[in-house]
Amino acid sequence: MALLFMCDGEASEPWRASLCNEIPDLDFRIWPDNIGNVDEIDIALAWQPPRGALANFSNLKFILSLGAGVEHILCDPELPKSVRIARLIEPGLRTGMVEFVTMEVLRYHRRADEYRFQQSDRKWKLLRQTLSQDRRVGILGLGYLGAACGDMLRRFGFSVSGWARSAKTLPGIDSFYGEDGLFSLLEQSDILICLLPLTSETEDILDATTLGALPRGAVLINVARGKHLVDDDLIIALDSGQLSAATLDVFREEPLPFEHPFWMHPKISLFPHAAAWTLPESASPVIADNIRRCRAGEKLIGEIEVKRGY
Ligand code: NDP
Ligand code: OXD
Repeated sequence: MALLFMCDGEASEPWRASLCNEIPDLDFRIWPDNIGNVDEIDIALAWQPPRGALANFSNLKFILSLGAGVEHILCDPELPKSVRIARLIEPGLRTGMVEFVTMEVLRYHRRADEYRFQQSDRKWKLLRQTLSQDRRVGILGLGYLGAACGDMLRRFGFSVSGWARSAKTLPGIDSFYGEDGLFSLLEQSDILICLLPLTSETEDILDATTLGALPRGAVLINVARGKHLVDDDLIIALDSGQLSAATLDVFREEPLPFEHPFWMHPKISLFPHAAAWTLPESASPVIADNIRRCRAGEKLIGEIEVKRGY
């Protein structure tokens, strides 16, 4: 039994060291140069594995995602049918996402960019301050990350609402669900944060209709996936003033192509998929726990429903 590490461009050594520290007898193989006997591979630990690659391992039983999302695995048309898949649930990702989202919400809330512009004109002028309780933040996706971001923002005093597939009871967060729930949430979101998984149901969810349902001048923060957003519809919403700004951390194509209009748009703040990283030092204990569960035939932490897509 062996684990195959599949992550292009990622330094495998820190992962090997960290996981072997947790499981000293772990047989750690590295794709594509150190695979060994393919029949011995039963677990793949993967981030964006090339399409078709996983089909080469006839004894593969488990795929552990190196990220919270699993769409990069499920999009493979040759994905082995009976394999069990887990997304990553780990505290480092959660902390990173909470920090990033809070940073961006506070930046808009406290009008930091406007003060920056004033500085470049040597302009000394106080801008009206809004109480956090009067700023309404809506979160699409109230899972591991969305709920944690909501909890931090409500502690800052923001009026926080969220939307999920199922009804939620979260302290201090108004919960909406279903199609009607989506528009009720949008109508009352001065700042909208997207933390949904990418599935057939959520692809293109941020389009002219949903962006148009937000209060005029709202802000969008998309930290989920680029395919949630219809790029042209965002540009129209920003140029018309329907939205006042957007923070984008994820894109349909990554890296974002050089010629893409998002790069130079004055109302867009852009990050290179940097909101929350999976670091071996925080993720390895959880991954090691899941490796042990695979081998013991137990339910995995973060095991997904393939049909549901997350
Ligand atoms: P979870 O699976 O824990 O949460 C997903 C949430 O979305 C759940 O509340 C779920 O509802 C809701 N949801 C799913 N489908 C629908 C739907 N059709 N309608 C309404 N709600 C829906 O995921 P995480 O919180 O761990 O991660 C969310 C996403 O964040 C990841 O999939 C990834 O794409 C992105 N991400 C981005 C990172 C970055 O650096 N930019 C880093 C890490 C993650 P319910 O609770 O009812 O099931
Ligand atoms: C993830 C990501 O899904 O980093 O974890 O995007």
